[in-house]
Parts: sequence; C-alpha cells; structure tokens
Amino acid sequence: MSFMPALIVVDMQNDFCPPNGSMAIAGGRDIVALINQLVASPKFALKVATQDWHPENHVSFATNHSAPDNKPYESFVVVKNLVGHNPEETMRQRLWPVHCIQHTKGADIIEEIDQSRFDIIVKKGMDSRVEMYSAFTDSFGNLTAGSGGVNIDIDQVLKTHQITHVYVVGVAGDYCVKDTALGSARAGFVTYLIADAQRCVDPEGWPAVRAELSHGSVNVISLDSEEARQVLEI
Ligand code: VGL
Ligand code: ZN
Repeated sequence: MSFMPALIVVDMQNDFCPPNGSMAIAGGRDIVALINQLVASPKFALKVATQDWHPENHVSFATNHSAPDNKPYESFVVVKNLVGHNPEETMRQRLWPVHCIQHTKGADIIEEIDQSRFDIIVKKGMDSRVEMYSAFTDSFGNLTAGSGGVNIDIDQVLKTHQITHVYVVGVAGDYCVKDTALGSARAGFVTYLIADAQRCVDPEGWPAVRAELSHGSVNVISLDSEEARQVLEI
C-alpha cells in the first residue's frame, strides 16, 4: 500500500491562543513546538493550514443573538440549513465569543508557526449563515467551496496530490480538529489525529470526543507511536 501523507494544522490563530485570544483555549500555545516539528518534516507530501475566517455577522457569535440566550460558551441556538436550501433541517449551534474576524490580528496564524512551510491555507467559516468547524464541509455537510463558505475544496486538492494518509493537529481538539479529522476519514483518507498536538475547549470531554472519532474511523495516536514516527525525522 502506498504512503503519501499530508499534514493539516488546524486554526493555530491568535484568537484561539492565550494570553490574549478572544476565545483562548487553555494550553493552545503549548503545542507549538510539536506542531513546528511536524511542519518542518520533509516526510509530508502536502502541508495545509486552516484558518477560521468569519464575517462580523457570523451565526456562531453570541453578540449576533438576543438575550437571554446569547451567552458565549453557554447558550445554544437553532440554526436552519439555509445554505443547503433545506430549512426543515436544523442543528443546535453553540455560541462563541466573537473570534477570527476576517483580516484582523485575531485571525492571523500565530507568529511562532512558520507559515512559509504551508502549501495551502484553507479559509473556512466565511458564510455567515452556517457553522464550519471542518475544512471539508459545513456543519450540515454542505460543501460550499466556491460559493462562499470555504475558499478551497480540500478533498479535491488532497486527491489531486494523491494523498493517502492525513495527519491532523491544532485547536480546538473537540471542534475544528475533530470535525476536520472526521471529514478527512469520510473522504477516504487514512486519518490520524495526534493527541499530544491538540488542545480542547472542554478538556474533560476528551474521552467522549475520542469515542466519536473512533466511530468515524479516525485513529487517535500519540507522538511516540509508530504512525507518528513515520512522518517525523527521528
Ligand atoms: C473553533 C469554535 C468556533 C475551532 C472555531 O477552531 O475549533 N471552535 N470556531
Ligand atoms: Zn469559529
């Protein structure tokens, strides 16, 4: 079996990192050294970064909803699948602090990560009407590449480069990393999520996230596993 691995570094942006991020994830900066080790590895055929890239009126921002159900982290709202022209289909959307507004400092990838190493940068979450944790589809499963939600069809790019295996790292382990890894597995790539190189919004939920990932055929591995060693210069 051939082995053509790609790396996806998810959302390592100022707003997700302490100390100043508007929705800082605890320990978000602690994984930088591990991620840089991966980013520097010559073993990957393709290196991708993702960037949460929201308009100001994004549906996930607590500030865009009315009281009392508009508390960041606590409140949920019901969102309709307007992008997919199926308003009967709904989902429960957790609300967040305002984060990663397009063209702001908060949306920049943190300066400790060497951006010049990335072959492509996927900007996602650009359609105000829908959440997009995964770089592959929005939260309803709509593929919006070319029509607003995301700037690149990542599935297509990976297939064009004959990628067989995808390694996913970054933040948040329980949101964008999880959904991107599930999207990758669903698209047919052998998918690894390196547990040491992610951090969660709710770390106490990690066991449940792991179960969801394994249900979706994502392999959660540690940095000292054989699978990780294969892509690291050790
Ligand atoms: C993320 C919540 C909202 C993430 C992005 O990067 O995991 N989480 N937007
Ligand atoms: Zn977001």
